[in-house]
Amino acid sequence: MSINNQDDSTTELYDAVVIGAGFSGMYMLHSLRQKGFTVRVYEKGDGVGGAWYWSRYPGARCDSESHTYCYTFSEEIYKEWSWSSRYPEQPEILRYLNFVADKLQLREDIQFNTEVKSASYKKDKNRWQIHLNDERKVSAKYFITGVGCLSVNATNIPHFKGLDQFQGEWYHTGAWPHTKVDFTGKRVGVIGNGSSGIQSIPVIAQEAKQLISFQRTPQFAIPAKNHPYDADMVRQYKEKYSETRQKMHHSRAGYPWDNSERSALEDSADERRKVYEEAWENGGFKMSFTYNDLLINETANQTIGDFVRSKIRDKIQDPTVAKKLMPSYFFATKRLVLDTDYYETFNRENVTLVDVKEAPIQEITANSVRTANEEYEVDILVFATGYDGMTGPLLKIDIQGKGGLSLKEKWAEGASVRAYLGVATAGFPNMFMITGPQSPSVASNMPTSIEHHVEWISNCIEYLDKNDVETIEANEHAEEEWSKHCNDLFYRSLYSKTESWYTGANVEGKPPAFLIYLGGVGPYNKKITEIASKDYEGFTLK
Ligand code: N01
Repeated sequence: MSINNQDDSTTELYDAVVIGAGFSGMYMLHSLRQKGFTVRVYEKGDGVGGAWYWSRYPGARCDSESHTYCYTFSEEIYKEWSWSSRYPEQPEILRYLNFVADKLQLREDIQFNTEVKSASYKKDKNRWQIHLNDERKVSAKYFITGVGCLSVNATNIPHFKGLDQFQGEWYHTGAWPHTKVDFTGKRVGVIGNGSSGIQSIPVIAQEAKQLISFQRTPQFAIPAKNHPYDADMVRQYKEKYSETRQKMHHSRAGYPWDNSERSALEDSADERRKVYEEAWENGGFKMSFTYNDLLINETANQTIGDFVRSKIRDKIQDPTVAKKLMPSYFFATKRLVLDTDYYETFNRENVTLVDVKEAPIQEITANSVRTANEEYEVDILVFATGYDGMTGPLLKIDIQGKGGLSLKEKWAEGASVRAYLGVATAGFPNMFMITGPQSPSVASNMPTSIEHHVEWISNCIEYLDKNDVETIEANEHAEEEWSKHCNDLFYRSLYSKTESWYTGANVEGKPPAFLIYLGGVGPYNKKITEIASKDYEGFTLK
């Protein structure tokens, strides 16, 4: 089956064009191809993997457990691949995605080393015209973005005065060289201490002569407690495939955990401490799910925040350094980080912590970073400064919908960023965004949310095709209501009390907006399934 491709001035006609060959684009390709549609994927890199292709910085690994940070749509694939440890390192995830690409023969429909520069909806033909960086134009009935929430195209490199005069090497963690960077005998400055900084600092510190961590805001980091998987563990997680998949898809955050039904305030201080100690010993994100009100009740949040701060204090030998490493905002309202030897690294003699909130970076010279207080000589600078998240990857592409309306214009204000169910936006017919703004995305285990969106989009396209529907477009009213609902959830949560990359506060001049649906993965999945069963309520089908 193939959708009737109208003639077009372009030579290549597809039912669907997908941007990106990461977790999203790969599964989107497979899913639509299975239903008989013609699909072309364009990928900037020369291999599959998306963020896992680009983020090759030292210590890069996933914060979700390996047997959950993977596709679950195919039992065969799930059981054929064996993970080597609890948290997979970047090379292993990349090997896994290459294994999937081979297994499903995806490469034949992916064009690598190719960027989508712009895409515009042509009303007369009801097709999207997509311009590639090699000057070619291709045409598709459906335009699907699988660009991720954080992308190599949207790295955040703050405008420090003098960076262009720096004589040493400098790298961003999300666009890391493919050859090893040698830190031996070098003085290394790392700016930023989010997930990427916290993973790379301990590894770089072992090799470098000196490491200086320029920290603006301390983080809550929970022990990862990584360990290898032995044959028995692998057998056990594979045996639980169906149960794990079922739980993940109905859960709060895409993980196969049973949620606590208790408030932190129902337990005595001693009982709570026991719960937190046990979670701390087990390691991982589950710590923030120990009680059901940690992210909505200030007093409850304070209890876990105090617990983690006491742990940080215990790990650091110098009390002045310990104090600087202790966050004061609400626990887990910035993305929680998993730690392998991060805090301990500040007990090393070759590591210095510089508080750049107290004394901001004023300039970068040929061989140093100068703060308001002091100058630090460095040979290599690592920018672990994150991304222009959520909207950044989409807005780097010039996307024009009906009547030449550009997505950049539509989303120019933080409050104007609206996406119905986080998957489509009014004015842009037949365009779908995998894990777009206002979907659970980064507040969930990404592969779970990706599977939901891919399956929903693919079923939707099949429905349109079977029912001779030519266009689907989100209604303005529906997206406004959805947006209000997302904002209500946000303002009821403690996320609204903290500035972070979730709110766009990390990028200079970015209009503030919190673009994550906080209602939970399971309820979200139920909602989008219901919408589909009501002939795509909230969309106009023509
Ligand atoms: O980026 P971040 P990241 N001057 O934005 C600092 C995912 N991820 O690449 O907090 C000085 O978290 C900034 O300071 P502040 C994951 O979703 C996943 O580490 O804004 N400092 C912060 O410390 C994660 O959340 C994995 O005050 C400046 C840091 O740079 C997301 O990617 C691994 C600054 C940026 O931290 C982003 O993580 C890695 C300035 N001008 C990443 N500007 C997994 O394991 C920024 N900073 C799956």
